[in-house]
Amino acid sequence: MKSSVEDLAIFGGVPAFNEKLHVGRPNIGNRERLLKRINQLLDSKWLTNGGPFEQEFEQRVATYLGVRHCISICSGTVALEIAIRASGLKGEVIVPSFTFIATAHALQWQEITPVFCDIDPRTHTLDPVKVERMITPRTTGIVGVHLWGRSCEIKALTDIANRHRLKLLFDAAHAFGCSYEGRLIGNFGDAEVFSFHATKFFNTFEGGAIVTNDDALASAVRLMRNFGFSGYDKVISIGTNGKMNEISAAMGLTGLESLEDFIAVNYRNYKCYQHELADLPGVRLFPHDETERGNYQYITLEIDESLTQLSRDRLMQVLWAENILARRYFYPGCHRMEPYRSSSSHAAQSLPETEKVAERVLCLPTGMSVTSTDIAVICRIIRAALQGSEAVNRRLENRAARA
Ligand code: T4K
Repeated sequence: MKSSVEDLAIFGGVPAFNEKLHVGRPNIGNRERLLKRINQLLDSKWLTNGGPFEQEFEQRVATYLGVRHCISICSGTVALEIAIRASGLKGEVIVPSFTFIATAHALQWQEITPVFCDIDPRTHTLDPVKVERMITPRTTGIVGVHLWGRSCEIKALTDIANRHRLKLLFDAAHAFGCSYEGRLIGNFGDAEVFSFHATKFFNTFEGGAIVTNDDALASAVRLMRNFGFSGYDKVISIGTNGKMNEISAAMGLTGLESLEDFIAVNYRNYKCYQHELADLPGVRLFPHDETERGNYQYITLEIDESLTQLSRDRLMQVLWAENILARRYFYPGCHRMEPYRSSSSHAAQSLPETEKVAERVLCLPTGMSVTSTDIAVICRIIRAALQGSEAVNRRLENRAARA
């Protein structure tokens, strides 16, 4: 175990891990059952376009969530695009800037202006008071993001949407298996969108889903997902190809069977990080709300440099040298990325809480491939770097001056 600055790999010590430890390593369910399903689909020669696995997957997800409709889609991003279009959003839509860029792009792709709103630093989700201030006559909707699996302030956002007659969608890419006031995410707003990308706690390689209790919206989404076909040779509206293929659905079905195992391991890892990082000044482990159901997929630290005396970026450098590939999700915020950064409507925009949080966040590895021992090692390195912050800063500055 490393305990001093001298041991750190960035200063010549042996890296703590021989192999790279990633954030977002896929969880894989029972391999035999997956391979059996793959053989079955190869034998049947039904590979996509509403095949039996896709249908079963949709049913299973809908039942699990207790929602009327689940429409599986080829990715979370395409699911967002379809949900946005099928809901009739146009003009301006209010979204957080502190999210994966896909949330903003899904709007801009359809020439809808994402209007970036600041977050509540406690929850990292939209601040409803600020949302209401940003509504203009051009606003048609709000897309909230349940970041890190923590639900938005759904009641407040629903109230705002109702009073202003706005559509309300949720990007629930991080929130499969999480609840709000005891009810699973997937049941709120006009529709909610999941991502089942490889890096999510349960995955379909690539994939996503739109879930809704609105029958008309579900029908519109189903049409759009399949080019607008309502039957053979009959196209009745604009559409795209958003279908989930059978191999993805097979992976999804297999993952669903291991969902509780994935959550149990993530929870164990979260508690382990919590224990190992306790009492470290300037380090906040983003809290999952344990009164709700959660998937505990993201281990998110906030590094307050004024207390740690070591910046988030330098800590990340230290960890990378040890083969711990921590990530600065979602730095620097969508409003600071192109095309939004240079566009006239956003160029001068300042979102103080988003900017502060984006400077502090560092995500650490978790999931089925990370053990309690790995976590103890990672946390010892963090502790050694922060306790020796003065020496780490001095050595890095000397190195930069020599370069
Ligand atoms: N909304 C939100 C709030 C989202 O977070 C996302 C996706 C979306 C919408 C859109 O959903 P999708 O269209 O993606 O379904 C990753 C994912 O690509 C992205 O899905 C995810 N959010 C985002 C938070 O993270 P990167 O840039 O981190 O990807 P990458 O390739 O660097 O992978 C992350 C780490 O995972 C790597 O260190 C290696 C590891 N990895 C990755 C893959 C793909 C593996 O070990 N195996 C793998 O197969 O974006």
